[in-house]
Amino acid sequence: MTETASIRAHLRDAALSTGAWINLDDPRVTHTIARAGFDWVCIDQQHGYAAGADGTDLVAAVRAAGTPALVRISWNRPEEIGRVLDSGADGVIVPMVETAAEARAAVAAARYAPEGRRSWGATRSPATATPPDVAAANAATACLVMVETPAAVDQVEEIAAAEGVDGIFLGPFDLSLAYGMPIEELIGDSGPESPLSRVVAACRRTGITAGAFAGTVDRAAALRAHGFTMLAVTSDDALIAQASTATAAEARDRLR
Ligand code: 3PY
Ligand code: MG
Repeated sequence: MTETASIRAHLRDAALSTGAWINLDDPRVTHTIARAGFDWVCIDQQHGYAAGADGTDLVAAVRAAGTPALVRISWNRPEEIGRVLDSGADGVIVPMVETAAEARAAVAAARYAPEGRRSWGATRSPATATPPDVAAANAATACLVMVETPAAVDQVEEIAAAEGVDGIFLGPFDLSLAYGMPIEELIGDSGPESPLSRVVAACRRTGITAGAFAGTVDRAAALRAHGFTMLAVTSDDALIAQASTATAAEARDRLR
């Protein structure tokens, strides 16, 4: 994305948006990945090592690279949404949302009045040391809600229509676990009545972003074929594992 566009505008307009997921809690690793050319980087505070910790340094490491920082919070709680946005995050990904009311609550926590009821505080980020330009902050701050349970799929049209939601972010792992099927089977089902087709259709109907966690480029390609346009294609720990395995093998082969 261009450095001047907000993540919210980018997600609204982008035909394709690719990002990296941060599971580790090392700002130096995070910064290296944020410089790699992804459209955004998402810090995982639900399952990553930064869960339960202060993510301010990780957010700063992403933003210092000129890349938008998203944070997947641990649960749909307004205090958590407020805290990560205070830290300078450009947006939140809210897990396990199952109803339009829950989606509206997440949006309210992410936007200042009159659009929401986000509270302001100056302590966590130098970028927020003075009271915010409310309209600009609201216009720039993204709020995506995760659909990752059968109950959420059943309500996906209402969730996608919730005022102020910028996108639905599919959690294919949790959804496949809940359906009791392998993830590749869930992603491979592209019939018009399939859960993933229903999620994409709901997003298209209301003009919001259809995003998904993929974890690999192969899985991202399959999700893209469904119509998802915002994809978390890899993660910091996977990148380190892949590069170190490949380099160890190459060194063995070429230097022998
Ligand atoms: C899921 O696939 O359930 C996720 O939440 C991805 O992190
Ligand atoms: Mg999940």
